[in-house]
Amino acid sequence: MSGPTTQTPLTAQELDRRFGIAGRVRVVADQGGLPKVCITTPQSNGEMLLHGAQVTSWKPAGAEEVIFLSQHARWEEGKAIRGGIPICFPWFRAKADDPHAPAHGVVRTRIWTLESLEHNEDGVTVSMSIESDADTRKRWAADFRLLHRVTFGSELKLEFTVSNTGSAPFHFEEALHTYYKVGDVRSARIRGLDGVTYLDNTDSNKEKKQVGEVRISSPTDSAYLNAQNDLQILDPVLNRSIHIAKQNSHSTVVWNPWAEGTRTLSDLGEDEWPHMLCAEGSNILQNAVELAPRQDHKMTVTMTVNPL
Ligand code: TA6
Repeated sequence: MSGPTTQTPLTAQELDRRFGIAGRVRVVADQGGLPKVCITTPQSNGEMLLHGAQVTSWKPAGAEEVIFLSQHARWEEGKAIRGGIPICFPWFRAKADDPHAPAHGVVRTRIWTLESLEHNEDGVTVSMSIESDADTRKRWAADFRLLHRVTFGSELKLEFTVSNTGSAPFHFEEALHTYYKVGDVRSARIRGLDGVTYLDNTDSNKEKKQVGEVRISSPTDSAYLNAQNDLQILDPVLNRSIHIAKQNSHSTVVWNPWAEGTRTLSDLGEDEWPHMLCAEGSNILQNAVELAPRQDHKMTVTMTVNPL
């Protein structure tokens, strides 16, 4: 394990020389020419971009890809990439007091710093970080450091830590906006939200109560509040279930744009929406987090895949 001594962005080649682990981890250029980490272990293969510290692939040994990535994603610095696991921070969706601020916060389109690559008995752990700077302060005055540690093994573990490096408390929302790959969203179900209250963003954010499993049969954009339970995505087409365990995540967002919503998204193909389902470990709306100076908050999401 080693770490950089400078914040200057390095090329994929330089990062590979510094961090690469022979036969296990390479740093190569992504479709937009920015560095991405490619992991190959007996337990799984995976990919994580420096762009947004976004995981774009996880394929456990003997299983199909678990993470959806749009064929039409834009690979440009400063643009969001459709699919994978974008990080939303410090707000979710639009910023309440600034309609011109980017959706989902200030870090999903930034280039993060590769801190370390560790090969351990669980697989490979990739750590990336980012800190507040003049750009983030233009949109949000707080001082922060974020650390995203992702372990690619027989499970995929995401540990997202927010640190308050300033002298005043701050209030933030966060989400690991995970796009799961499903055989057909119309036959997938989500277990673990029965009886939970949610705000339906497709129906003026009316408060509703989930009864039984979540089934997707129209555009869906639901924020389940006070929802700490594990989730399970049951996928009869790919004949698998994805188990999602959450820690320190008090809300869950479920999203699929359906055909209507897809027409408004230039980076999602019209035949792609049936193959994605977002189920997002998060702390949003009334579950947003208040963080005192010099304190950390860690949210963890761990996923495993089993045959149905
Ligand atoms: O997770 C749900 C959501 O916030 C929706 O409201 C929808 O806008 C979606 O995320 C995608 O957001 P994006 O900014 O990536 O187009």
